[in-house]
Amino acid sequence: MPRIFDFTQAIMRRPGPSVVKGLRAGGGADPSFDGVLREHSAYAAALAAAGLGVTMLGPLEDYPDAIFVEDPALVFPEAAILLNPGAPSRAGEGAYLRPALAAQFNQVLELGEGHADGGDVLVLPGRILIGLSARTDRTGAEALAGLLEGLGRPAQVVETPRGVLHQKTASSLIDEETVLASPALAATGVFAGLRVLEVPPGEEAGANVLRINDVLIVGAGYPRLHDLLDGYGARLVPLENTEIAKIDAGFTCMSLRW
Ligand code: CIR
Repeated sequence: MPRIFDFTQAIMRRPGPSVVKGLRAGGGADPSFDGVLREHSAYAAALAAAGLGVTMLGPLEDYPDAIFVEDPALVFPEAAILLNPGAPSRAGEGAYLRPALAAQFNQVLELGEGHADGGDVLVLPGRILIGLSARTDRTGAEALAGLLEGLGRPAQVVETPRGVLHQKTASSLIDEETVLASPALAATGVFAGLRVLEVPPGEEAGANVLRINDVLIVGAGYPRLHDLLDGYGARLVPLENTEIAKIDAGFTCMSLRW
């Protein structure tokens, strides 16, 4: 029986030079293009080493944030869903994912109304949490919950604490009984029934980690988090993310996995 983090395939998108103009919530300097390329390549290599076949799509110069392929789409073994990202500059990205999704999935569903980003969607065993954020509005979240229910996947719309970009900026699945979450998100009670590991103080920026098969991809700069996450059935793979972090990258958002 596959676990919900057992995957064989992934889609990514290679960065083009415009990536350095990607959106960032806190302002700040542009990342270096070479640095983004280096970190993105290391991430792709880590996915391959974890056992995934990676389809690398070409750069989209008109869409600086298009490397974050998990915001305009969601995938499950039985279907892909094209979403409607909440940032106006990202609204057109889904059209450029559609051909790759249509080639891989029997069904490509579409969010009919509202806005929702894949970064706000946390797939847990038996249920999916859709976090409301500056990018995901209630109309979009409820429409998405309807599509997911149609796939036989129960979904719940939840509040996300202010000050984080996406629900998964502050929470991640570690194994089938365990999530990692910021203290603020943990306190909301949305993870009832699961073991919740709280991100160590000072390492909040490391809360987005990515479980794939028997590997857990984590940011390199979070030693206390590494200690906390050791021992949940996965080998830790620390990756540098200092340049891509300047445009608010997370590990979950740079690929679609199934
Ligand atoms: C954005 O603001 O849309 C991008 N610069 C970063 C998106 C990161 N995605 C994610 O956390 N799911």
